[in-house]
Amino acid sequence: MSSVVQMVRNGAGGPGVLHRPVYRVLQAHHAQMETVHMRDLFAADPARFERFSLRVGALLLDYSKNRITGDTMSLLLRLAEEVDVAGWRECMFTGEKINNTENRAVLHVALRNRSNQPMRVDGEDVMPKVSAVIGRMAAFAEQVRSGEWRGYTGKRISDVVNIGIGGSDLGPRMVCQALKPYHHPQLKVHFISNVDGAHIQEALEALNPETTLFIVSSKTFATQETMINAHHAREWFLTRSLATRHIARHFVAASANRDAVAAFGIDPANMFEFWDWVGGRYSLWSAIGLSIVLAVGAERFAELLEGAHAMDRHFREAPSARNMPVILALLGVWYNNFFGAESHVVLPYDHCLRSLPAYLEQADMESNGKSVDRDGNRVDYATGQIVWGATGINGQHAFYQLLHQGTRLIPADFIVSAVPHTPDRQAHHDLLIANFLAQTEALMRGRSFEETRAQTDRFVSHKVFEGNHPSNAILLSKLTPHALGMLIALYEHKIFVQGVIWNLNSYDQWGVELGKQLAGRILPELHADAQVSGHDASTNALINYCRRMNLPRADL
Ligand code: G6Q
Repeated sequence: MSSVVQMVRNGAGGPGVLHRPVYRVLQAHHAQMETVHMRDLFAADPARFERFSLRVGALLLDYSKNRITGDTMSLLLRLAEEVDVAGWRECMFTGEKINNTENRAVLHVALRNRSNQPMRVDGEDVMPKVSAVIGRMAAFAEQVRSGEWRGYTGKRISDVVNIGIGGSDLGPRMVCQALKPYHHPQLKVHFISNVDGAHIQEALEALNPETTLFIVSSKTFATQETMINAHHAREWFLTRSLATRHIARHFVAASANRDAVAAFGIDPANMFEFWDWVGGRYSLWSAIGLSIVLAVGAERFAELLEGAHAMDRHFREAPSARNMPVILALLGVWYNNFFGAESHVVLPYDHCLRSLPAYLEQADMESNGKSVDRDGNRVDYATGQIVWGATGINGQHAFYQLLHQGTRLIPADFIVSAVPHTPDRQAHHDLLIANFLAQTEALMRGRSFEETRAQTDRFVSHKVFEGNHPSNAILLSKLTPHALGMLIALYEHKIFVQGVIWNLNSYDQWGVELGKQLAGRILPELHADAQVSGHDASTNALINYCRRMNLPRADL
């Protein structure tokens, strides 16, 4: 048994990045690299692109515009070896319970396992049940898409509404948006997540109960926001359809909680199951992806899974020096733990990927935004970065000023589809690509004082660009389901590797619990008869203010 397996079984981890022998060597190397400009690195090495780029299937990663040399990469790779990324990776793929605080395996890779190899949790091969649910989702989606599945008045379904939040919303929402060119022409997909009644009201206004199908997506089927929205939708539907028996044609569920689904009134035959070894933010590949299957069809969904599986295989099999997720993770650690970069910006140059930054915010920050290690000890090094972003072309006219001339170092990921889905709009695409290329060049090269002065003699220092801002370029040959699956899995595994380097449990999320508990306590207080006084002065005053505003009674 490997030492990592032993550690996992004992619920333990190893020392994090700061406590590895190679850390001091990396620190010394960083001191040398801090003043090196990427311009000079490019000037000295015409083969820099060949050395620092990698192609895996439909994805091309150019990481040459980073503040690295061959030595940097060798040392970072040594770090990956010292923390035993390979050992941890095997633990994940073989169903060891690496989510130690919840005593769970982390096996979203099984959901897209397209090989004939079994994948086991507690000795049970989970592949038969995974395949069975995928089969049921495909059959159901086919009925809806073909018009065979009818609403309570006999009309075909025209609108699908996913009600869910967090991991039960962001993944399917992002993928449905990204695969817009593949959507069924007669089926619109909507997402309701916010418990603010304005969200569901706005969505329902445009819907016809006779032709709307609701998917209540919730692993626990206990999330308050989702349950309130689901009950609202149910009430809206019943006041129009006037018979509970019609619910069966209009409400289905994606969940791990069969009893709660039945208690809500959804026929268990209309429940699509998944399991506790699928984390919420890693669940778009599971029944939570039902909206995706409905939108693009089972074949396209299978291509998405195949893309992710191709990346899983690459991650598991490629040597670290040619391993895309490992490389991206190490570069992130380089800036996070040596340059002190606090954030990482994600810049898709593709309208269909506009929700990718929001998706990655959750995937990354909920996974690695932790300050105690796997053993519960406080870490003495920086962990997860702040992930943020927006479509690049819009960002250029907004926040790029700070990227180019601000005081902070913000590494960037540019994500681009080389071939558009709209060949008739080549002029648009050319301009998009030209801008992406120009931005990565400008961030890297900058424009020196002398170069600037050669162009103007007014406000020269205001117009200087220091450059030396790192970026990765990730090019998809085209935004197909397969390429998208690869891209998402790439980031999932990047997050995994960083979690290993920082010795974190990337698969729990205790940090979201306290707010939920406090909200539960405050909820009844909003309508309390007497002044609320059990909190701090600020919270008391705010609760009492809201009580007054919502209960305009004379005595308050
Ligand atoms: C993700 C988190 C969280 C979760 C939501 C929804 O990893 O666990 O975002 O997905 O809180 O939970 P339910 O699916 O149980 O409603």
